[in-house]
Amino acid sequence: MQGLPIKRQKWSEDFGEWFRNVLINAGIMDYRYPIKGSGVWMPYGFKIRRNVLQIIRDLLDNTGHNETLFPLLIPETSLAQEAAHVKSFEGECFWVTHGGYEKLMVRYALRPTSETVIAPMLKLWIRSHADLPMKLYQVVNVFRHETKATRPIIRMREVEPFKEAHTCHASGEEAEQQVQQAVELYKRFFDSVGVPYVVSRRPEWDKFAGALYTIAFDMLCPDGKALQIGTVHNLGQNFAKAFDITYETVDGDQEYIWTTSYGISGRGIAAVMIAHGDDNGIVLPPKIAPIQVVVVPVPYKGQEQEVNQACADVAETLKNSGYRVELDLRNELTPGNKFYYWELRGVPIRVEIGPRDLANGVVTVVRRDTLKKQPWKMDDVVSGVETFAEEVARDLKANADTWMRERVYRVDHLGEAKSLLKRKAGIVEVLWCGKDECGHNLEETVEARILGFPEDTTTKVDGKCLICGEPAVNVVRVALAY
Ligand code: 5CA
Ligand code: ZN
Repeated sequence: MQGLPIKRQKWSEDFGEWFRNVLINAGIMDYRYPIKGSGVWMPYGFKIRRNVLQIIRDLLDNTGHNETLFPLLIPETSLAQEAAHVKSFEGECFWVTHGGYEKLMVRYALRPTSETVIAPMLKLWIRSHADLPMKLYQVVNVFRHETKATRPIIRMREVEPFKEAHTCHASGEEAEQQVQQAVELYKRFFDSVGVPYVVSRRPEWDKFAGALYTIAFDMLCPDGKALQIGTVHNLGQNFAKAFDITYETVDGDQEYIWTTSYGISGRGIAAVMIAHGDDNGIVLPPKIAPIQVVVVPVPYKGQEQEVNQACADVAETLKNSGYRVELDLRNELTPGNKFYYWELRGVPIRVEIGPRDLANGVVTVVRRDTLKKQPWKMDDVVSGVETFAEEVARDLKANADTWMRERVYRVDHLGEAKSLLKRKAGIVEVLWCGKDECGHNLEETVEARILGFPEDTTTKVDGKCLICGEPAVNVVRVALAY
Protein backbone atom coordinates (compact mmCIF):
# COMPACT_ATOMS: atom_id res chain seq x y z
CA MET A 1 0.00 0.00 0.00
CA GLN A 2 1.09 3.54 -0.66
CA GLY A 3 1.58 4.98 2.81
CA LEU A 4 2.75 8.38 3.96
CA PRO A 5 6.40 9.05 4.65
CA ILE A 6 7.10 7.58 8.05
CA LYS A 7 8.29 10.43 10.18
CA ARG A 8 8.98 10.25 13.82
CA GLN A 9 5.48 10.72 15.13
CA LYS A 10 5.05 13.87 17.11
CA TRP A 11 2.11 13.38 19.39
CA SER A 12 2.76 16.40 21.55
CA GLU A 13 4.40 18.71 19.01
CA ASP A 14 2.23 18.41 15.95
CA PHE A 15 -0.84 16.51 16.91
CA GLY A 16 -2.67 17.15 13.61
CA GLU A 17 0.09 15.62 11.55
CA TRP A 18 0.58 12.84 14.08
CA PHE A 19 -3.08 11.91 13.79
CA ARG A 20 -3.24 12.02 9.98
CA ASN A 21 -0.10 9.90 9.57
CA VAL A 22 -1.13 7.38 12.18
CA LEU A 23 -4.55 6.90 10.59
CA ILE A 24 -3.08 5.90 7.27
CA ASN A 25 0.08 4.15 8.39
CA ALA A 26 -1.69 2.06 11.00
CA GLY A 27 -4.40 1.11 8.52
CA ILE A 28 -7.27 2.80 10.32
CA MET A 29 -8.81 5.34 7.97
CA ASP A 30 -7.76 6.41 4.51
CA TYR A 31 -9.05 9.91 3.90
CA ARG A 32 -7.62 10.22 0.38
CA TYR A 33 -11.00 9.38 -1.16
CA PRO A 34 -11.85 11.93 -3.88
CA ILE A 35 -14.60 13.57 -1.83
CA LYS A 36 -13.48 15.97 0.88
CA GLY A 37 -14.78 14.98 4.29
CA SER A 38 -15.40 11.34 3.39
CA GLY A 39 -13.08 8.56 4.46
CA VAL A 40 -12.63 4.82 4.26
CA TRP A 41 -12.53 2.68 7.38
CA MET A 42 -9.79 0.20 6.57
CA PRO A 43 -9.83 -3.38 7.89
CA TYR A 44 -7.85 -2.73 11.07
CA GLY A 45 -9.66 0.54 11.79
CA PHE A 46 -12.98 -1.13 11.14
CA LYS A 47 -12.24 -3.72 13.81
CA ILE A 48 -11.47 -0.99 16.34
CA ARG A 49 -14.67 0.77 15.27
CA ARG A 50 -16.67 -2.43 15.76
CA ASN A 51 -15.26 -3.04 19.25
CA VAL A 52 -15.98 0.54 20.32
CA LEU A 53 -19.53 0.36 18.97
CA GLN A 54 -20.07 -2.91 20.78
CA ILE A 55 -19.45 -1.19 24.11
CA ILE A 56 -21.92 1.55 23.22
CA ARG A 57 -24.53 -0.90 21.95
CA ASP A 58 -24.22 -3.00 25.12
CA LEU A 59 -24.69 0.07 27.30
CA LEU A 60 -27.81 1.13 25.39
CA ASP A 61 -29.29 -2.34 24.96
CA ASN A 62 -29.00 -2.95 28.70
CA THR A 63 -30.85 0.24 29.59
CA GLY A 64 -34.06 -0.16 27.64
CA HIS A 65 -32.95 1.26 24.28
CA ASN A 66 -33.89 -0.54 21.06
CA GLU A 67 -31.82 -0.36 17.90
CA THR A 68 -33.65 0.68 14.72
CA LEU A 69 -32.86 1.93 11.25
CA PHE A 70 -34.55 4.95 9.69
CA PRO A 71 -34.22 6.28 6.13
CA LEU A 72 -31.41 8.51 4.93
CA LEU A 73 -33.54 11.01 3.00
CA ILE A 74 -35.63 13.75 4.56
CA PRO A 75 -38.26 15.58 2.50
CA GLU A 76 -37.65 19.31 2.82
CA THR A 77 -41.18 19.66 4.15
CA SER A 78 -40.27 17.54 7.20
CA LEU A 79 -36.97 19.25 7.84
CA ALA A 80 -38.71 22.63 7.75
CA GLN A 81 -41.24 21.72 10.42
CA GLU A 82 -39.22 22.75 13.50
CA ALA A 83 -38.18 26.38 13.06
CA ALA A 84 -34.94 26.58 15.06
CA HIS A 85 -33.80 23.21 13.76
CA VAL A 86 -34.25 24.03 10.08
CA LYS A 87 -32.64 27.42 10.51
CA SER A 88 -29.50 25.83 11.87
CA PHE A 89 -29.29 22.81 9.59
CA GLU A 90 -30.61 23.81 6.15
CA GLY A 91 -27.36 25.56 5.25
CA GLU A 92 -25.41 22.44 6.19
CA CYS A 93 -27.48 19.93 4.25
CA PHE A 94 -26.56 18.09 1.10
CA TRP A 95 -29.64 18.16 -1.11
CA VAL A 96 -31.00 15.61 -3.53
CA THR A 97 -32.76 17.56 -6.24
CA HIS A 98 -33.18 15.10 -9.11
CA GLY A 99 -34.31 11.55 -9.70
CA GLY A 100 -32.55 10.72 -12.93
CA TYR A 101 -33.38 13.55 -15.36
CA GLU A 102 -36.49 14.50 -13.47
CA LYS A 103 -36.47 17.40 -11.05
CA LEU A 104 -38.04 16.45 -7.73
CA MET A 105 -41.13 18.36 -6.64
CA VAL A 106 -39.87 18.32 -3.06
CA ARG A 107 -36.12 18.26 -2.47
CA TYR A 108 -34.67 15.65 -0.11
CA ALA A 109 -31.93 16.39 2.39
CA LEU A 110 -29.40 13.74 3.31
CA ARG A 111 -29.98 13.48 7.07
CA PRO A 112 -27.68 15.84 9.00
CA THR A 113 -29.18 14.13 12.10
CA SER A 114 -32.52 12.40 12.49
CA GLU A 115 -35.02 14.22 14.71
CA THR A 116 -37.09 15.16 11.66
CA VAL A 117 -36.77 11.66 10.19
CA ILE A 118 -38.05 9.98 13.31
CA ALA A 119 -40.77 12.46 14.31
CA PRO A 120 -43.34 11.61 11.60
CA MET A 121 -43.09 7.94 12.56
CA LEU A 122 -43.40 8.67 16.28
CA LYS A 123 -46.65 10.43 15.43
CA LEU A 124 -47.93 7.13 14.01
CA TRP A 125 -46.49 4.90 16.70
CA ILE A 126 -47.34 6.74 19.89
CA ARG A 127 -50.99 6.59 20.93
CA SER A 128 -51.15 6.40 24.69
CA HIS A 129 -49.13 6.57 27.89
CA ALA A 130 -48.69 2.80 27.55
CA ASP A 131 -46.40 3.43 24.55
CA LEU A 132 -44.07 5.55 26.68
CA PRO A 133 -41.23 5.79 27.39
CA MET A 134 -39.89 4.82 23.97
CA LYS A 135 -36.11 4.74 23.59
CA LEU A 136 -34.69 4.17 20.13
CA TYR A 137 -31.25 4.45 18.65
CA GLN A 138 -29.49 3.88 15.37
CA VAL A 139 -25.92 3.76 14.11
CA VAL A 140 -25.77 5.43 10.70
CA ASN A 141 -23.92 7.90 8.56
CA VAL A 142 -25.07 11.52 8.58
CA PHE A 143 -24.08 14.27 6.19
CA ARG A 144 -23.14 17.81 7.11
CA HIS A 145 -21.64 20.30 4.74
CA GLU A 146 -19.18 21.51 7.36
CA THR A 147 -17.66 24.84 6.45
CA LYS A 148 -14.79 24.59 8.93
CA ALA A 149 -11.72 22.66 7.78
CA THR A 150 -12.49 18.96 7.67
CA ARG A 151 -10.34 16.52 9.63
CA PRO A 152 -10.34 12.76 9.27
CA ILE A 153 -12.79 11.15 11.70
CA ILE A 154 -12.96 14.33 13.78
CA ARG A 155 -14.79 16.63 11.41
CA MET A 156 -16.24 14.75 8.48
CA ARG A 157 -18.90 15.72 5.98
CA GLU A 158 -20.02 12.14 5.84
CA VAL A 159 -20.00 11.42 9.56
CA GLU A 160 -19.65 7.70 10.17
CA PRO A 161 -20.33 6.11 12.54
CA PHE A 162 -22.98 8.38 14.04
CA LYS A 163 -24.77 6.78 16.97
CA GLU A 164 -27.91 8.73 17.75
CA ALA A 165 -30.44 7.92 20.44
CA HIS A 166 -33.95 9.40 20.49
CA THR A 167 -36.27 9.00 23.45
CA CYS A 168 -39.93 9.91 24.12
CA HIS A 169 -41.50 10.52 27.50
CA ALA A 170 -44.79 11.30 29.20
CA SER A 171 -43.45 14.17 31.30
CA GLY A 172 -40.78 16.81 31.50
CA GLU A 173 -39.35 15.25 34.66
CA GLU A 174 -38.96 11.93 32.93
CA ALA A 175 -37.16 13.55 30.01
CA GLU A 176 -34.91 15.30 32.51
CA GLN A 177 -34.11 11.95 34.15
CA GLN A 178 -33.37 10.48 30.74
CA VAL A 179 -30.86 13.25 30.10
CA GLN A 180 -29.16 12.31 33.37
CA GLN A 181 -29.14 8.63 32.42
CA ALA A 182 -27.63 9.46 29.03
CA VAL A 183 -24.89 11.49 30.71
CA GLU A 184 -24.20 8.53 33.01
CA LEU A 185 -24.06 6.13 30.05
CA TYR A 186 -21.60 8.31 28.19
CA LYS A 187 -19.48 8.65 31.32
CA ARG A 188 -19.39 4.88 31.58
CA PHE A 189 -18.41 4.58 27.94
CA PHE A 190 -15.58 7.10 28.09
CA ASP A 191 -14.40 5.73 31.46
CA SER A 192 -14.29 2.23 30.05
CA VAL A 193 -11.88 3.28 27.31
CA GLY A 194 -9.95 5.64 29.57
CA VAL A 195 -10.82 8.90 27.82
CA PRO A 196 -10.92 11.84 30.25
CA TYR A 197 -13.56 14.53 29.73
CA VAL A 198 -15.36 17.46 31.25
CA VAL A 199 -19.15 17.61 31.15
CA SER A 200 -20.58 21.06 30.58
CA ARG A 201 -23.97 22.61 30.03
CA ARG A 202 -23.51 24.59 26.84
CA PRO A 203 -24.43 28.29 26.89
CA GLU A 204 -27.75 29.27 25.31
CA TRP A 205 -26.16 30.41 22.07
CA ASP A 206 -24.35 27.14 21.55
CA LYS A 207 -27.10 24.61 22.25
CA PHE A 208 -28.41 22.12 19.68
CA ALA A 209 -30.94 23.66 17.30
CA GLY A 210 -34.40 22.92 18.68
CA ALA A 211 -33.23 21.93 22.18
CA LEU A 212 -34.12 23.39 25.58
CA TYR A 213 -30.53 22.80 26.60
CA THR A 214 -27.47 20.79 25.64
CA ILE A 215 -24.98 18.95 27.82
CA ALA A 216 -21.67 18.22 26.14
CA PHE A 217 -18.64 16.05 26.76
CA ASP A 218 -15.32 17.66 25.82
CA MET A 219 -11.90 16.12 25.83
CA LEU A 220 -8.58 17.92 25.60
CA CYS A 221 -6.29 17.25 22.65
CA PRO A 222 -2.49 17.26 22.98
CA ASP A 223 -2.38 20.71 21.38
CA GLY A 224 -4.44 22.15 24.22
CA LYS A 225 -7.67 22.45 22.23
CA ALA A 226 -11.00 21.05 23.37
CA LEU A 227 -12.89 18.54 21.23
CA GLN A 228 -16.61 17.88 21.68
CA ILE A 229 -16.96 14.11 21.83
CA GLY A 230 -20.61 13.66 22.71
CA THR A 231 -23.78 15.60 23.36
CA VAL A 232 -27.05 15.08 25.19
CA HIS A 233 -30.04 17.30 24.40
CA ASN A 234 -33.28 17.89 26.23
CA LEU A 235 -35.65 18.74 23.38
CA GLY A 236 -38.60 19.50 25.64
CA GLN A 237 -41.85 19.52 23.64
CA ASN A 238 -40.38 21.45 20.72
CA PHE A 239 -40.36 18.61 18.22
CA ALA A 240 -43.59 17.13 19.62
CA LYS A 241 -45.38 20.42 18.97
CA ALA A 242 -43.80 20.93 15.56
CA PHE A 243 -44.86 17.44 14.45
CA ASP A 244 -48.04 17.26 16.51
CA ILE A 245 -47.03 14.14 18.45
CA THR A 246 -49.46 13.58 21.30
CA TYR A 247 -50.41 10.75 23.60
CA GLU A 248 -53.46 9.95 25.67
CA THR A 249 -52.78 10.38 29.38
CA VAL A 250 -54.12 8.10 32.12
CA ASP A 251 -56.96 10.60 32.52
CA GLY A 252 -57.84 10.45 28.85
CA ASP A 253 -56.42 13.86 27.90
CA GLN A 254 -54.22 14.50 24.87
CA GLU A 255 -50.71 15.76 25.78
CA TYR A 256 -47.63 16.48 23.74
CA ILE A 257 -44.76 14.06 24.38
CA TRP A 258 -41.33 15.14 25.66
CA THR A 259 -38.22 14.08 23.81
CA THR A 260 -34.46 13.90 24.21
CA SER A 261 -31.66 12.97 21.84
CA TYR A 262 -28.00 12.18 22.33
CA GLY A 263 -25.18 11.28 20.07
CA ILE A 264 -21.63 10.07 19.78
CA SER A 265 -19.78 9.86 16.48
CA GLY A 266 -16.49 8.50 15.18
CA ARG A 267 -14.98 11.23 17.32
CA GLY A 268 -15.52 8.85 20.23
CA ILE A 269 -13.16 6.44 18.47
CA ALA A 270 -10.68 9.19 17.59
CA ALA A 271 -10.80 10.23 21.24
CA VAL A 272 -9.38 6.89 22.37
CA MET A 273 -6.54 7.08 19.89
CA ILE A 274 -5.78 10.69 20.76
CA ALA A 275 -5.94 10.23 24.53
CA HIS A 276 -3.47 7.35 24.54
CA GLY A 277 -1.19 8.16 21.62
CA ASP A 278 2.55 8.63 21.81
CA ASP A 279 5.54 9.11 19.52
CA ASN A 280 5.40 5.46 18.44
CA GLY A 281 1.75 5.47 17.40
CA ILE A 282 -1.52 4.61 19.09
CA VAL A 283 -1.97 2.59 22.27
CA LEU A 284 -5.22 0.69 22.46
CA PRO A 285 -6.95 -0.31 25.68
CA PRO A 286 -7.10 -4.14 25.57
CA LYS A 287 -10.90 -4.02 25.58
CA ILE A 288 -11.10 -2.51 22.08
CA ALA A 289 -7.83 -3.75 20.59
CA PRO A 290 -8.48 -5.97 17.54
CA ILE A 291 -5.28 -7.77 18.49
CA GLN A 292 -4.65 -7.87 22.22
CA VAL A 293 -1.44 -9.86 22.17
CA VAL A 294 1.11 -10.24 19.41
CA VAL A 295 3.60 -13.08 19.69
CA VAL A 296 6.94 -12.39 18.01
CA PRO A 297 9.81 -14.86 17.70
CA VAL A 298 13.30 -13.46 18.19
CA PRO A 299 15.18 -16.31 16.55
CA TYR A 300 18.84 -17.06 16.47
CA LYS A 301 20.44 -18.74 13.49
CA GLY A 302 19.83 -22.44 13.62
CA GLN A 303 17.10 -22.23 16.24
CA GLU A 304 14.30 -20.74 14.12
CA GLN A 305 12.33 -23.95 14.18
CA GLU A 306 12.16 -24.34 17.97
CA VAL A 307 11.54 -20.67 18.62
CA ASN A 308 8.73 -20.50 16.07
CA GLN A 309 7.16 -23.63 17.50
CA ALA A 310 7.27 -22.23 21.05
CA CYS A 311 5.64 -19.02 19.77
CA ALA A 312 2.91 -21.00 18.04
CA ASP A 313 2.24 -22.94 21.25
CA VAL A 314 2.07 -19.80 23.36
CA ALA A 315 -0.23 -18.12 20.83
CA GLU A 316 -2.50 -21.16 20.88
CA THR A 317 -2.62 -21.19 24.67
CA LEU A 318 -3.53 -17.51 24.78
CA LYS A 319 -6.19 -17.92 22.10
CA ASN A 320 -7.73 -20.77 24.02
CA SER A 321 -7.95 -18.48 27.04
CA GLY A 322 -10.04 -16.05 25.02
CA TYR A 323 -7.46 -13.47 23.93
CA ARG A 324 -7.34 -11.98 20.45
CA VAL A 325 -3.86 -13.08 19.38
CA GLU A 326 -1.65 -12.58 16.34
CA LEU A 327 1.32 -14.84 15.71
CA ASP A 328 3.81 -12.90 13.60
CA LEU A 329 5.97 -15.43 11.76
CA ARG A 330 6.70 -13.19 8.76
CA ASN A 331 10.11 -14.03 7.36
CA GLU A 332 10.72 -10.80 5.51
CA LEU A 333 10.74 -8.63 8.63
CA THR A 334 13.29 -8.46 11.41
CA PRO A 335 12.00 -8.67 14.98
CA GLY A 336 12.76 -4.96 15.33
CA ASN A 337 10.61 -4.13 12.31
CA LYS A 338 7.80 -6.22 13.74
CA PHE A 339 7.99 -4.43 17.09
CA TYR A 340 7.74 -1.11 15.31
CA TYR A 341 4.84 -2.37 13.17
CA TRP A 342 2.74 -3.52 16.12
CA GLU A 343 3.64 -0.56 18.32
CA LEU A 344 2.33 1.80 15.64
CA ARG A 345 -0.95 -0.15 15.65
CA GLY A 346 -1.29 -0.01 19.40
CA VAL A 347 -1.33 -3.73 20.26
CA PRO A 348 -1.29 -3.50 24.06
CA ILE A 349 0.80 -6.61 24.87
CA ARG A 350 3.71 -8.18 23.04
CA VAL A 351 5.16 -11.58 23.90
CA GLU A 352 8.70 -12.20 22.64
CA ILE A 353 10.44 -15.53 22.68
CA GLY A 354 14.14 -15.97 21.92
CA PRO A 355 16.51 -18.93 22.33
CA ARG A 356 17.56 -17.80 25.77
CA ASP A 357 13.93 -17.49 26.89
CA LEU A 358 13.35 -20.95 25.52
CA ALA A 359 16.27 -22.36 27.47
CA ASN A 360 14.98 -20.73 30.67
CA GLY A 361 11.36 -21.70 30.13
CA VAL A 362 10.25 -18.05 30.06
CA VAL A 363 8.74 -15.53 27.67
CA THR A 364 9.39 -11.81 27.59
CA VAL A 365 6.24 -9.75 28.02
CA VAL A 366 6.28 -6.14 26.82
CA ARG A 367 3.66 -3.51 27.60
CA ARG A 368 2.92 -1.16 24.71
CA ASP A 369 2.34 1.87 26.92
CA THR A 370 5.64 1.83 28.84
CA LEU A 371 7.58 -0.52 26.52
CA LYS A 372 8.86 -2.14 29.73
CA LYS A 373 10.00 -5.72 29.29
CA GLN A 374 9.53 -8.40 31.89
CA PRO A 375 10.27 -12.12 31.87
CA TRP A 376 7.41 -14.44 32.81
CA LYS A 377 7.22 -18.20 33.26
CA MET A 378 6.17 -19.75 29.95
CA ASP A 379 3.84 -22.22 31.65
CA ASP A 380 2.13 -19.29 33.28
CA VAL A 381 1.90 -17.02 30.23
CA VAL A 382 -1.86 -16.57 30.52
CA SER A 383 -1.67 -15.06 33.98
CA GLY A 384 1.21 -12.84 32.82
CA VAL A 385 -0.81 -11.47 29.94
CA GLU A 386 -3.82 -11.03 32.18
CA THR A 387 -1.77 -9.07 34.72
CA PHE A 388 -0.21 -6.83 32.10
CA ALA A 389 -3.47 -6.24 30.24
CA GLU A 390 -5.12 -5.08 33.44
CA GLU A 391 -2.20 -2.81 34.24
CA VAL A 392 -2.15 -1.29 30.76
CA ALA A 393 -5.88 -0.51 30.91
CA ARG A 394 -5.60 0.95 34.39
CA ASP A 395 -2.49 3.03 33.71
CA LEU A 396 -3.71 4.36 30.36
CA LYS A 397 -6.77 5.76 32.08
CA ALA A 398 -4.87 7.05 35.11
CA ASN A 399 -2.19 8.78 33.03
CA ALA A 400 -4.69 10.34 30.66
CA ASP A 401 -6.73 11.55 33.65
CA THR A 402 -3.69 13.10 35.30
CA TRP A 403 -2.58 14.69 32.03
CA MET A 404 -5.96 16.35 31.60
CA ARG A 405 -6.47 17.35 35.24
CA GLU A 406 -3.15 19.19 35.12
CA ARG A 407 -4.49 21.21 32.21
CA VAL A 408 -7.67 22.50 33.83
CA TYR A 409 -6.99 25.85 35.49
CA ARG A 410 -9.10 27.92 37.85
CA VAL A 411 -8.14 31.58 37.61
CA ASP A 412 -9.32 34.87 39.09
CA HIS A 413 -7.84 37.33 36.64
CA LEU A 414 -8.75 37.92 33.04
CA GLY A 415 -5.12 38.51 32.10
CA GLU A 416 -4.18 35.13 33.48
CA ALA A 417 -7.00 33.42 31.56
CA LYS A 418 -5.90 35.17 28.41
CA SER A 419 -2.25 34.22 28.70
CA LEU A 420 -3.05 30.57 29.52
CA LEU A 421 -5.29 30.33 26.49
CA LYS A 422 -2.82 32.13 24.30
CA ARG A 423 -0.24 29.48 25.00
CA LYS A 424 -2.85 26.72 24.54
CA ALA A 425 -2.42 25.52 28.11
CA GLY A 426 -5.81 23.83 28.32
CA ILE A 427 -9.22 24.54 29.85
CA VAL A 428 -9.64 27.63 31.97
CA GLU A 429 -12.40 28.05 34.55
CA VAL A 430 -13.51 31.51 35.59
CA LEU A 431 -16.44 33.02 37.46
CA TRP A 432 -19.37 34.35 35.45
CA CYS A 433 -22.58 36.22 36.25
CA GLY A 434 -24.48 34.16 33.70
CA LYS A 435 -25.43 37.05 31.38
CA ASP A 436 -25.09 36.29 27.66
CA GLU A 437 -23.48 39.68 27.13
CA CYS A 438 -20.65 38.93 29.56
CA GLY A 439 -20.25 35.49 27.98
CA HIS A 440 -19.77 36.95 24.50
CA ASN A 441 -17.49 39.59 25.90
CA LEU A 442 -15.42 36.93 27.64
CA GLU A 443 -15.12 34.85 24.46
CA GLU A 444 -13.91 37.90 22.54
CA THR A 445 -11.48 39.04 25.20
CA VAL A 446 -9.73 35.72 25.67
CA GLU A 447 -10.22 34.69 22.01
CA ALA A 448 -11.60 31.30 22.97
CA ARG A 449 -14.90 29.49 23.28
CA ILE A 450 -17.12 29.01 26.30
CA LEU A 451 -17.70 25.29 26.83
CA GLY A 452 -20.31 25.97 29.48
CA PHE A 453 -21.06 25.40 33.16
CA PRO A 454 -19.68 22.37 34.94
CA GLU A 455 -22.55 19.91 34.96
CA ASP A 456 -21.15 17.75 37.72
CA THR A 457 -20.65 20.22 40.56
CA THR A 458 -23.28 21.48 42.93
CA THR A 459 -20.99 23.67 45.01
CA LYS A 460 -22.15 27.26 45.18
CA VAL A 461 -19.70 29.79 43.88
CA ASP A 462 -18.64 32.78 45.85
CA GLY A 463 -17.12 35.69 43.96
CA LYS A 464 -17.54 38.13 41.13
CA CYS A 465 -17.99 37.88 37.38
CA LEU A 466 -14.64 38.40 35.73
CA ILE A 467 -16.19 40.66 33.13
CA CYS A 468 -18.72 42.91 34.88
CA GLY A 469 -17.82 42.46 38.55
CA GLU A 470 -21.37 41.54 39.58
CA PRO A 471 -21.96 38.48 41.77
CA ALA A 472 -21.10 35.31 39.92
CA VAL A 473 -23.67 32.53 39.60
CA ASN A 474 -21.38 29.84 38.31
CA VAL A 475 -18.03 28.76 37.06
CA VAL A 476 -17.69 28.77 33.30
CA ARG A 477 -15.16 26.83 31.27
CA VAL A 478 -13.30 28.43 28.39
CA ALA A 479 -11.00 26.77 25.88
CA LEU A 480 -9.71 26.90 22.36
CA ALA A 481 -11.94 24.45 20.55
CA TYR A 482 -12.11 22.35 17.44
N1 5CA B 1 -29.42 14.78 17.08
C1 5CA B 1 -28.43 15.20 18.06
C2 5CA B 1 -28.13 14.09 19.00
S1 5CA B 1 -27.62 12.65 18.14
C3 5CA B 1 -27.19 15.69 17.34
O1 5CA B 1 -27.08 15.64 16.15
N2 5CA B 1 -26.25 16.20 18.14
S2 5CA B 1 -24.87 16.82 17.62
O2 5CA B 1 -25.07 17.66 16.49
O3 5CA B 1 -24.27 17.47 18.76
O4 5CA B 1 -23.95 15.63 17.18
C4 5CA B 1 -23.59 14.61 18.08
C5 5CA B 1 -22.10 14.45 18.15
O5 5CA B 1 -21.60 14.11 16.87
C6 5CA B 1 -21.32 15.69 18.54
O6 5CA B 1 -21.24 15.82 19.94
C7 5CA B 1 -19.96 15.46 17.93
O7 5CA B 1 -19.13 14.76 18.84
C8 5CA B 1 -20.27 14.58 16.73
N3 5CA B 1 -20.15 15.33 15.46
C9 5CA B 1 -20.87 16.40 15.07
N4 5CA B 1 -20.48 16.83 13.85
C10 5CA B 1 -19.48 15.98 13.45
C11 5CA B 1 -18.67 15.89 12.27
N5 5CA B 1 -18.80 16.76 11.26
N6 5CA B 1 -17.75 14.90 12.21
C12 5CA B 1 -17.61 14.03 13.23
N7 5CA B 1 -18.35 14.07 14.35
C13 5CA B 1 -19.28 15.03 14.47
ZN1 ZN C 1 -20.96 39.55 34.13
